[in-house]
Amino acid sequence: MTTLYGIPLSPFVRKVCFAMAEKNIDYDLDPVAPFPPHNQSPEFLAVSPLGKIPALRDGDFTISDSSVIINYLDRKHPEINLLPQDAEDCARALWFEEFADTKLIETIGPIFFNRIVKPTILKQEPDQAVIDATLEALPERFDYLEAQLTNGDFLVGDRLSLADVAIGSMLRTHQVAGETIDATRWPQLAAYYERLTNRPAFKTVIAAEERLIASMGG
Ligand SMILES: N[C@@H](CCC(=O)N[C@@H](CS)C(=O)NCC(=O)O)C(=O)O
Repeated sequence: MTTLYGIPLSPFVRKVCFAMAEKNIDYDLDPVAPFPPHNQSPEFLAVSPLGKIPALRDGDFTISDSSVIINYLDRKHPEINLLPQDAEDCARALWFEEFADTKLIETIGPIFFNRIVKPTILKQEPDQAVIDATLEALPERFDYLEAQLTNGDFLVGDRLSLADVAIGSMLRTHQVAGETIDATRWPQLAAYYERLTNRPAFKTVIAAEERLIASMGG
C-alpha cells in the first residue's frame, strides 16, 4: 500500500499527485495539513522530519520532499518515466523543477497564501500589499517560460517529463489563486497550460482538488 501525506492544494503535494497519476500508481491520500498541530505529530514527523508535506509511505519505506519522492517513484516504477534517460534532457527537466520550486513558488505562493489559505483556513485577513508586490514580480518569470516553450508541446523533449509536472503544478496554484495566464502576452505558456490540464491524469487530480476546495467553502 502506498500513502501520500499532504493536501493537494499544496503545489508540492500536487506535483507528486500529477506524477503518480501520469505513472498510473495507486495510492491513498492522508490529508495532513502543513500547520501545527497536524504536521507536528510524532507519527508524521517520523515520516517527514521537517514537518513538511508531501511525504510518502511505500510499504515499510518512508521518505519526504516532492523532488525526492518523484525521483524514488521514477526508479521504482520506470515503465512511464518522468526523468528523461538522456543526460542533457534529464538535467533540463531537473532545472525546470528547480525553477518551479524556488522561483515560481516565490511569485505565486504568496498570492495563493493570501487569497486562499489565509481567509479560508487560517481565518486571517489577506495582505493586499504582498499580493500586489508579488503580482508585479511574476511577469518576468512568465517571460522566461514563454521563451522556453518553442520546441513543441513540452518543456523538455517530445513527451511529458518532470519539468511539466513541476511547472504545471505551480501554474495550477496560480489558477487556484484566481489568476489566469494572459494569452495575448504569453500565448505559448497559456496554450501549454491548457494542454497540460486537458491530460486525463492532470484532470483526475484537478477534479479531486476541486472537490476539496468546494468542501472548504472556497
Ligand atoms: N522542498 C519541499 C517543500 C515542501 C513545502 O514547503 N511544503 C509546505 C506546504 S506547500 C509545508 O509543508 N510547509 C510547512 C512548514 O514549512 O512547516 C518539497 O519539495 O516537498
